[in-house]
Amino acid sequence: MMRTQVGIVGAGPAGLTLARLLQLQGIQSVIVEARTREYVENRIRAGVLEQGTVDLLNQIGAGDRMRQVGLVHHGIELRFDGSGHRIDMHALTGRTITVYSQHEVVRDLIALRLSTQGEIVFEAAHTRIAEIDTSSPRIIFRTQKTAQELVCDFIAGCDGFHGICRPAIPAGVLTQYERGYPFAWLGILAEVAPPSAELIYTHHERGFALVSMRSPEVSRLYLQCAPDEDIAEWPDARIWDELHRRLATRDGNFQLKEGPVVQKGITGMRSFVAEPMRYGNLFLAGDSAHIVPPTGAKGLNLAITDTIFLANAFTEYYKSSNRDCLDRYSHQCLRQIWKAQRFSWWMTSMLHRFPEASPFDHRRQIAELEYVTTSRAAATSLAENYVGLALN
Ligand code: RFL
Ligand code: PHB
Repeated sequence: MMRTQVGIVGAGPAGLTLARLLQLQGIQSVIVEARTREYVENRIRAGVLEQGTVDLLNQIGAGDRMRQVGLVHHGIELRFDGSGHRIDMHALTGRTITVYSQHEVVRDLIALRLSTQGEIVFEAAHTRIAEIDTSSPRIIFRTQKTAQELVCDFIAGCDGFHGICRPAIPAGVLTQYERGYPFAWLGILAEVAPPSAELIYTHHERGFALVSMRSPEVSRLYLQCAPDEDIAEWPDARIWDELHRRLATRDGNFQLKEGPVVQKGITGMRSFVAEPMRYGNLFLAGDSAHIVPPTGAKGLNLAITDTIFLANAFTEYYKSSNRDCLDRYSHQCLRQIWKAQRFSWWMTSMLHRFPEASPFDHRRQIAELEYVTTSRAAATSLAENYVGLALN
């Protein structure tokens, strides 16, 4: 039997950031992760960091590589009706975003944790949590066929949407809000220079497309596809063909160079929130409590925001034994989460083709895009959400 103050399930961005924030306050934690280190360090996911996320990673000492190779962006492009319109986020808000892969953030945080005597148990099998409504909740798991039990003061459920922590909360406690979308994203990673220095979010009658990047040599490209799409139906040539069509501009000046596709996959889309984000001494953070569709680039950033609130709550508790801070956690997070939910839903609705859309809906979408790209007030609203709203 092992003992720690905060037992953390999951070594994704939420679990790793929380562990580091706690360590800096002298609070012990152990991270229990189902996968291997190699697997979590190579899982391709998000790419856009808000300035608040960048600032936090710098403050906790995890920002060295990000400062060297992260790409600072001052704007994004919205493309529709075959022409591009730039939203100058920096001019409108004074803030920027940084393009730096989630798996690089995870690598940096794991390296930092292991170099500072922090513990991560990888390849934990059959993980479950018990006695979460008592003062000694436990994480029970197996490593190399040995049964392990970690007794904690608190458990942080940072185990993502498909984890075990949220389902361990008794029926009837949580209210779950959910909305699905009748499409998915097919994403590729290609070894070719990005066709644009900034991200391009494209509305097209054949469906949404997104140009993003991972480095000056690697492009990340997405296409709207059917939710039940079979990736086998999408040989590389078909993907490129569709990207060319959707991204083409009327003036014919946009050039998309093709390159070797080194990774491809399909991502479903949903909006989901579970409330409250706490039961007894179990606290949920990140994707275990909420999911946003990727169009607003908010998921990773929200996960980090949760961990800031959670680390503050644990810090105050260990200093004062006062539990009020723990009671405030869920409400504090949910205020940010719902604003990000609204923004992600709005970006998704404005930019995608909905199978059931009428000609009226289509005209309204175009009018909305024209409004957002010509009104300073509307552009500022998009920009301030995209770079990240202040915590309050
Ligand atoms: P994670 O990253 O899913 O980590 C959870 C960890 O828990 C482990 N785990 C378990 N461990 C032990 N026992 C169990 N039973 C366990 N079950 C699971 C898992 O192995 C994993 O290591 O959740 P976390 O930390 O909350 O982080 C959330 C982010 O990963 C997620 O919100 C973003 O990736 C979402 N997202 C984006 N977010 C952004 O902010 N900007 C973006 O540009 C962006 N693009 C994206 C995205 C997500 C995507 N996909 C594939 C879902 C683009 C895509 C395509
Ligand atoms: C990405 O680069 O993976 C990315 C960028 C912007 C998004 C979603 C994903 O909105």
